Amino acid sequence: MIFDVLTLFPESIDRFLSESIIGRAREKGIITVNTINIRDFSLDKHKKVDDYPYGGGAGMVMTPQPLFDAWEYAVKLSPIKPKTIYMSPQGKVLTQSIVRELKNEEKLIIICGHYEGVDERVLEEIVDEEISIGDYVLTGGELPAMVLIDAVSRLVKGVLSSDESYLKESHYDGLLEFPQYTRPYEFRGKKVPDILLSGHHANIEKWRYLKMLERTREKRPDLFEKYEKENKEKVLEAFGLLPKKRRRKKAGGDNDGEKGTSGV
Ligand code: 4GX
Repeated sequence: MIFDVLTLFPESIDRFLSESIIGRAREKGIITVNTINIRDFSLDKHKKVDDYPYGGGAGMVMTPQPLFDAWEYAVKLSPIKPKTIYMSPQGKVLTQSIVRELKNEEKLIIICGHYEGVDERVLEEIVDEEISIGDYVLTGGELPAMVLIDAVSRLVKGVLSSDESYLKESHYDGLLEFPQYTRPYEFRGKKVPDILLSGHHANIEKWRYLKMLERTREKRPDLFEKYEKENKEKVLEAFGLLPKKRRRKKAGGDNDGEKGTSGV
């Protein structure tokens, strides 16, 4: 997967994406991140890349010429027409489902804006999609571009080691993670839950699923509501609120009552 980043600060992007997991993936050639300095394409004698806004007002706007030329350069490098993304608080807010879709692209061109943004004609003519990393305003699009590259890259085959969790796209999707513990068994008087030492994998799995549900309901009720709607039966069962596996009726009484935790 190839990312071409159009930026006024190529060193920031490069430095960050040379570290750790993404750095390793770049060295291995699994992902490629090219930084393209927008300023290099300015035809202005002082290499200016911004100007005052028509109509007046505070701040500066990035001029279209260097951006168009830098973009054309990036497009020409590639055999297929890549998707062009502008990082902006006006975009769709990035979610894991958007990240998954972007992973299917062979190449992305990502434009990082500064000041009050870019001339509108850039958005109209070369940008396919505007993406926001959240409803707050930063000083530039570099951090958002790095967030996007990091999130997409970890889904690319070979970036994470084989036992890491990108394969786990299953019924756990849309829930927060279960609690994790490592050694020591006891730390400052607090012990690791014994079930995790039981060696009983089915029970551990059940316990983890329950914890995922509980903590999602507690910390992210918005996510929980959505998940519950789509997985009613499984949620009820996990909370011990369903009769154990619908068996044929025996005597008469209901056969739930097992390990009820809390109500849903
Ligand atoms: N998620 N920024 C873009 C320049 C700008 C200003 C106004 C358009 C309109 C951001 C975010 C973000 C800072 C990137 C302002 N562009 N990008 N930049 N939140 O805050 O993606």
